[in-house]
Amino acid sequence: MSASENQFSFTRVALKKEGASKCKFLPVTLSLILSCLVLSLAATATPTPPPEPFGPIPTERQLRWHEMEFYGFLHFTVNTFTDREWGNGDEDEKAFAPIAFDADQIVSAAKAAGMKGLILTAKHHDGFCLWPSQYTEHSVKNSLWQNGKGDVVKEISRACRRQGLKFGVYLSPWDRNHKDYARPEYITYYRNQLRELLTHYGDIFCVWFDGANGGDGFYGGAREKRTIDNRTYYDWDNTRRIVRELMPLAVMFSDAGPDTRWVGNERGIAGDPCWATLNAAGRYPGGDSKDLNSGNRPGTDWIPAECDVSIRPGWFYHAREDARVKTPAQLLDIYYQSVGRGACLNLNLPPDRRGRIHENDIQSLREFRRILDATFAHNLARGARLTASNVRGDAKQFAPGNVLDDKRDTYWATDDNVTAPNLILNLRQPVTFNVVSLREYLPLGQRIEAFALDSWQDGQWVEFAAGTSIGNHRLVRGGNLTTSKLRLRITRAPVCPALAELGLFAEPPRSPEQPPAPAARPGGAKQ
Ligand code: FUL
Repeated sequence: MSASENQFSFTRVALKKEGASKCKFLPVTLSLILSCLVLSLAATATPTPPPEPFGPIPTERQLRWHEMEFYGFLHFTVNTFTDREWGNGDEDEKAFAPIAFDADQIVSAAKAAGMKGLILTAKHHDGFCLWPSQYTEHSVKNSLWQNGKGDVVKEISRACRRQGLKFGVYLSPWDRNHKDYARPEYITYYRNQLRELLTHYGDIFCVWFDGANGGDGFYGGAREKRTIDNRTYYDWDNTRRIVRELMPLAVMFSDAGPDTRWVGNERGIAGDPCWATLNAAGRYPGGDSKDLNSGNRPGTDWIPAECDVSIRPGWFYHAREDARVKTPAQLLDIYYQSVGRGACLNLNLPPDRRGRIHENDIQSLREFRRILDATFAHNLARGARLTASNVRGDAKQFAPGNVLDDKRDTYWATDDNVTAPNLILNLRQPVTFNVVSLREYLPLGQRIEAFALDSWQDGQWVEFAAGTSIGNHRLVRGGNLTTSKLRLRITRAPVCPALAELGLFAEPPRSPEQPPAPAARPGGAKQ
């Protein structure tokens, strides 16, 4: 069966004309009766039902998270001042001494980069708390910063709200400071802290559970190695219940979900394919990371990947890395290999010893954002004439035009028995692009397993790309291609596809890479 959006509008025009010509010759009453008949017939016609969902499907909280696509991490604690990546847990609270902390500067750097939220290390492995927790003395309240009256969690969460970003927390399960770590008492302490964070700082979009558990630590002066069984010690089920109860729309991140998963590396690179689904049974934070990069297909659970990576080599600020900030081109490559493979990108921006995002990081982020904005400003497919090999029930609701309306909640779908359809875009004139963007309609699950793209060259179709998973977003990026027609072929799907969006975009010409600005550190953060 062949149908197209244009055929639909053609049918509508033809009907209208027919009605008009009859009206000329028929008495008004008869024409009214006829119209009523047509209207009542239309009202009783059964609407085409949407496809049945396939496999695991996302929850409301996961759908909201998918929409964010790009957010940031803030790694900030005593390590920033002791020049370490992992503190021992015996750091003096007075070590935490930002000299010009500015939450709005930090959040606006993230916002200007296009981030939709920020996740702050409220407590890293060293156990130092960035908020004045009532359950420990090892926190900002015993630092000299703001005379011990400061609260980084409060300031960052408020600045996020002011600037329209979502806010999330990282609370390290491993605590090298706490005397009870590895004993049952520590679990109570950990949960009390989690409750504090989830009840004092407004909405939290993500609770980030790190799987790292190294062993050695200060542990209240014991200075020994403590090991725990990752599978049982934390009793995750009951900890997760607290989050669900206090912050039902927050996603929980860990190697094992339950809502979002680690992508299996700290380079920010998702697998290809990267399925949003995973077989979750038997997994636990800090457990086997095998399969996390690509997920499992078809998979028993919807647990999409988050790609975490730092803009610098380390997670915390080190002045020696001022000239090693990732370049805009490197950030773009990461973006295409994370967001462009259906994952979310969590890019770490480490505040420096002033308590601000360093100028070099801002410079790189600015150019990265400029290129992304210039790329995605115009969908070059807009206005194309679309022809699909099949449209579900020939219904307008599932028409191919839905893929060009810039809305994720409308989609092109086919009849149940059509699992390898194609969609032709007549672009009306030659168009040059180097990025193809595709999105599936997620509430119906991840349906497409493989696709191919053809361009029209010298009177025939020539394949220029092929891929596997699409999910929330697939960005196919290549060299410039000029064509007046494009064809998308769904080459493998266990059920009929439901495609929400399709776009063609062109990256602006590259400007030569600027070297990072000299390592200017107003306020003289000395190492
Ligand atoms: C890891 C931690 O050990 C690093 O310090 C950092 O926080 C990273 C995001 O997760 O597991």
